[in-house]
Amino acid sequence: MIIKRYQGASEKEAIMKAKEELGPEAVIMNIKIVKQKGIRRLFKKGYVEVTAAIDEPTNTQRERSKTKNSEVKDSDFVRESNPNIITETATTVEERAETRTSAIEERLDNLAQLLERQMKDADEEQEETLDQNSRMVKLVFDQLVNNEVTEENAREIISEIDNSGAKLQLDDLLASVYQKIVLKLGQMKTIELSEDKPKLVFFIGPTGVGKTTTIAKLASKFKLEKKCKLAIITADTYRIAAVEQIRTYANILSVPIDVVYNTEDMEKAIDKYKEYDLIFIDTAGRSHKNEEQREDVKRLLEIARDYNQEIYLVISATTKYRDLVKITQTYSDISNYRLLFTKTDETGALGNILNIRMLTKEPLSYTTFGQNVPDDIGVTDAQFIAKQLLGGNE
Ligand SMILES: Nc1nc2c(ncn2[C@@H]2O[C@H](COP(=O)(O)OP(=O)(O)OP(=O)(O)O)[C@@H](O)[C@H]2O)c(=O)[nH]1
Ligand SMILES: [Mg+2]
Repeated sequence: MIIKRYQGASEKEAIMKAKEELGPEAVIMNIKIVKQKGIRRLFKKGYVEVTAAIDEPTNTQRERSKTKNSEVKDSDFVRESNPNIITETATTVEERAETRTSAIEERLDNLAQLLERQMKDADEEQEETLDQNSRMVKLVFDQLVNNEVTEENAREIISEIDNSGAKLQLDDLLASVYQKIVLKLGQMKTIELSEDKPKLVFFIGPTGVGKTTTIAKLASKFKLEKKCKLAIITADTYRIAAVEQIRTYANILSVPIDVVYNTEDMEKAIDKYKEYDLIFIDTAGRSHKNEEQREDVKRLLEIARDYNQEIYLVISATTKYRDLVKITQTYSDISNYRLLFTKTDETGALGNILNIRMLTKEPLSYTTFGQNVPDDIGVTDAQFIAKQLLGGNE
């Protein structure tokens, strides 16, 4: 007995091959549709395998079989007189083929599994990277918001960071955000001495933010350190105490001071100090809610329009963002002012400095950080603020 397997694209083709080799008497014992497994299914179609048997091969069949099938050896036919041996041999061939096929299949399956696992790992890694990136970005976002940067501004800063897939390192992310903040805070603009004398320097802003104290601090620096010729004019005549306060500072510094009550006085005072380097002008604190007081400030600035001038909008770092927005809206028709933040010592969160700078686009200038005259003032330090907003100065 000879048992052999034949493969064909279809059942018909496989049977034809069997009959052609074993003769028309060959018995089809089994038909198997073989589907490719694992990764092989991507490259190879399935096939039909028929197992055919013949009881007594003729010489021709034997010859045909010899030339066509190297799997079936001469010895298979030599022992044909013993059907048990033949059956056993045929079974061995079948088993061997089976073993080889399944070994290959196994290997390919393993490879497929390996590839699938790698692809999955890659996916997971990408997800993990994204996850890690967004977790880190969220961390930085929260840090900014905790320091009172508005969510909108925090989002704007972070959206400008290139987060296109690559794994972010926290240090790199922090460095990028830090740089963005420093850029957004911009170049500080401070009092510049000019050949075109006198330079008028106005300090305007809400009540009690520290305008007068700031003038005293700056007057001290410019008079004592830079040896400038400096005078002070106060237009704050609403309160006796206010006049006395500035007069006391002026006396200590040996700086002339004029108190003005109207526009005419103002013009006269400016004229009196026309040879001076600097004239600091203190104004009464204006409530941003009081229309009349706002008009006073505008009139004052109008008189000085023909002079070389700088305007500092003094605001406290402790004021709520919403109120700061209203305050800056009040002064929106004054162009080219500078932002001067006071009382940074009274708050742990400097977000509003960035917020108001981003809102008004006006430059920052000085920052005050205590009541001590003249020490507690400095040029606004963008690096320090950026570090603080990222939790670096805690
Ligand atoms: N902690 C702290 N207090 C400050 C700072 N600057 C000013 N002050 C205090 O704030 C209070 C008001 O300061 P002023 O200089 O009188 O404020 P102002 O803006 O001139 O006030 P008005 O003239 O009433 O509008 C005073 O007690 C100052 O000592 C600062 O940077 N930090
Ligand atoms: Mg004052």
